[in-house]
Amino acid sequence: IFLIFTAVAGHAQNYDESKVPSYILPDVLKTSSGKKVKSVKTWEKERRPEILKMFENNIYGQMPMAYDSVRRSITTEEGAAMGGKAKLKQVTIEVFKNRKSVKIDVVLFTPTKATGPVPVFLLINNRPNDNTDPTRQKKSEFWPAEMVIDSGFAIAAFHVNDLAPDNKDTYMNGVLQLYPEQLKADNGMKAIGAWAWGASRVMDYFEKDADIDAKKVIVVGHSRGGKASLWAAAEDQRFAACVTNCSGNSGAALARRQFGERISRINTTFPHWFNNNYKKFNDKENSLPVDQHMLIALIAPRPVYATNASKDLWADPKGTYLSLKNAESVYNLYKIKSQLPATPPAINVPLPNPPLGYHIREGEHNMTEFDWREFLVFAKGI
Ligand code: GTR
Repeated sequence: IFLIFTAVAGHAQNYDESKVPSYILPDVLKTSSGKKVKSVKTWEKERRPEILKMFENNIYGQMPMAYDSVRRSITTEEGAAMGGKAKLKQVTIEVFKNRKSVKIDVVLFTPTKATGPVPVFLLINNRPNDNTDPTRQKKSEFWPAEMVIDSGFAIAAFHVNDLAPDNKDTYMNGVLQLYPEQLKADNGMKAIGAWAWGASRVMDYFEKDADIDAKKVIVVGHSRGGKASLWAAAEDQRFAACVTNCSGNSGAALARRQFGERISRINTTFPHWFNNNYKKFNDKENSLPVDQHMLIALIAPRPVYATNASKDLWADPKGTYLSLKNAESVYNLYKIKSQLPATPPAINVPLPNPPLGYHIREGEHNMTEFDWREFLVFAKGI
């Protein structure tokens, strides 16, 4: 009975700020050989690649980008969707490698009033597919396409299940069929990596679509999708900016605070999200060579917007804010000044200014119209 009790207690989440242990974050601006990083050049040539490798090896896995060929078919094209204000394209991207393939279905609305290529929000959708209904019979504030179109932006989405089913027994039936060596490696790609890989394949497509300004693609994700949107932007520097909504543990929140969800818990409930090596850090946050502020730093100097919700302590709102704050030193190297104050803003007081945006919305773990309204303000500043 004692053993059972300690096992459960070891996984109990802490919601009490006074019980957050003291911790020391790894220094984002010091190389593993102890050299202080003082220039963009040293950052880009030495420290950034080293940090990226540490995230690949210890958390998200490798990101194989090579494939044999791709076939893109536009399955639907409608010039007057949404009562005329948008153009709809549905695109199937089929990627081939070693005689295996994976298909990604993309829905894309662009504003008809656009006179040239427009910036686009790309959602990595982890919620039910009908949230991004191309017919617009179902409308969802998770992906408020009309509102985005009205602001002059394009909006697109694909579903995570096309890349890796979100299930520990079947996640390998997707991208990982193309890269079977990944399944055998302890630092191999898993589901979150596969979802981020999908965002990059949609990016390849955007580079070929004349309606889209491929230099202004904002990758967006909520929660597990927000972990993937960060990883996509870290791995693929073509993304202009990243929105990570309520992404919490192994997303935008610092692991060392051990507040809300912890690594041991996420690895137990979702063993298919992160690589095998990550399991070594169960209940050992302080042994990780990285923390999540360094994931934000990998995206610098490109803008990042992180959000939380007041009733979503599981995702550690304060730890998310601290991640952004602790990434500021890398933006400073680029002489890009963060607008974030020293302490987090009050509930419902958004800070949508690039390069680092943040808000905590009143309410539950979700992505809502409130959140999107601020993403639009942020995007206009990019
Ligand atoms: C939870 C998980 C979180 C977050 C969330 C979601 O169960 O613990 O890390 O990813 O699911 O995706 O909504």
